[in-house]
Amino acid sequence: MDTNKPKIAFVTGITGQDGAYLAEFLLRKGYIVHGLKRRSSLFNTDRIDHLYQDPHLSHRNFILHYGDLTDSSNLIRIIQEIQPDEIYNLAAQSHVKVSFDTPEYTANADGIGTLRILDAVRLLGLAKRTRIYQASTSELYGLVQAVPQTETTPFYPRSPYAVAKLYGYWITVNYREAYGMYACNGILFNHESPVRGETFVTRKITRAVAKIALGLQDKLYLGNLSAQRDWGHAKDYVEAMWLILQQEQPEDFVIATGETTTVRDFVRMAFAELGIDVEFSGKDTAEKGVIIDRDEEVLRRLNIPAENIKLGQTVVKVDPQYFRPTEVDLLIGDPSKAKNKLGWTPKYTLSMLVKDMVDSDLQLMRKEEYLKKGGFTTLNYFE
Ligand code: NDP
Ligand code: GDR
Repeated sequence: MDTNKPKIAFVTGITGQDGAYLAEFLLRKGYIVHGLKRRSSLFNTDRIDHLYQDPHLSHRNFILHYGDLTDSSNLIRIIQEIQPDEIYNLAAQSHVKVSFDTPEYTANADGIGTLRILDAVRLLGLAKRTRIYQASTSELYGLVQAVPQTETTPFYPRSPYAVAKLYGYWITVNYREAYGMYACNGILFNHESPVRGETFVTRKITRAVAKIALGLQDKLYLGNLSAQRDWGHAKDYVEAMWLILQQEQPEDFVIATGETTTVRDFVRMAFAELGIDVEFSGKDTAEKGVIIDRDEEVLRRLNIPAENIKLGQTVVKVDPQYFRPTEVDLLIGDPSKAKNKLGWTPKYTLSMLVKDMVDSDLQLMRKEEYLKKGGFTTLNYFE
């Protein structure tokens, strides 16, 4: 193999949170990056627009292809054309709650979609050339069997999403064992960032906290405040994906921070970042979060009007519509294997993550505030 030739990567899910960070990471490493994007009636490339290259350029290292994980012939054609050294299969219907509403589609995209990628590589005779990363998940552990969760903890999936991902996990292991493919699962625990999808709980919280501080929203409605998650930063986690594909032997790895936090504490930390002290009281659906103090110094420094932060104001309420039919109560991962074999440790702490997300959303919401003040926010296409 010509070692000077740039490596070629194919990233499915490139328009998502992880796809965007991974594309940046691989480009920095000198890869030629091909990505799979879905056709949509609105632009869905916000997270990667800064990487876009004019298709008329003679040399490009960032190329997008239309496609879908539910379409085998399209995947076979693209993989044949690209002949990738590495495939990162990140595409998925990734929302756990939504998977209860769209179980069949989730199974098709997240479960059979993984098979389609593996089988395309096998059918094209690339089994010995192309390395495959499968985006597996801590949701596989589901109903708590033991903590902290390791590569050998039994799985007990608790949603159509997790059941679909369980198929993806095992078909990856099976293709590795049956056909000698370099195919690995990264069992990644929750990872977040300023570009996390807006309906996942951390981003929902940081957006709402910024909006409440700027007087653009009164309250935040959430579901289960007691759920505990092991939250890391997506920037750290995409590095782990790459490391998993650079080893001598293909293996599966847990990627996590080893610490767990409740949704309730994440809310407190996010408000505290803006100098707002929130206390929770009440039980079950009557639980609420109320502002009990504010740090005028921090508010001044961040240019947040103190009159927006009213002591005694209820800013968090529980809405049962966000409960799941079956919940995953506690996730805490043991990343020892990744530390020992990959030399991977996360650089971001939870406080750094919360700060990164709140800072970014405050900046974003300032734009919204500016547009609102200017009277530009209501667009009615049918007027
Ligand atoms: P996102 O939801 O941000 O991104 C999902 C990506 O998949 C998007 O690019 C989306 O396209 C694409 N996609 C969805 N359905 C299809 C389909 N049928 N065909 C082709 N593309 C599709 O997820 P994340 O970036 O957070 O996660 C990446 C992967 O890692 C997912 O597989 C997720 O399940 C898994 N995972 C995520 C964790 C996390 O905490 N973030 C933890 C563990 C695993 P579009 O933009 O058009 O919607
Ligand atoms: P999760 O992430 O289900 O762990 O899946 P999410 O942020 O959606 O939920 C985390 C926990 O918060 C509770 N919760 C709420 N969740 C949402 N979305 N909205 C709410 O209002 C709310 N209130 C409380 C949830 O019940 C849950 O316990 C994510 C996804 O990225 C998956 O693709 C990935 O596989 C796993 O992380 C690891």
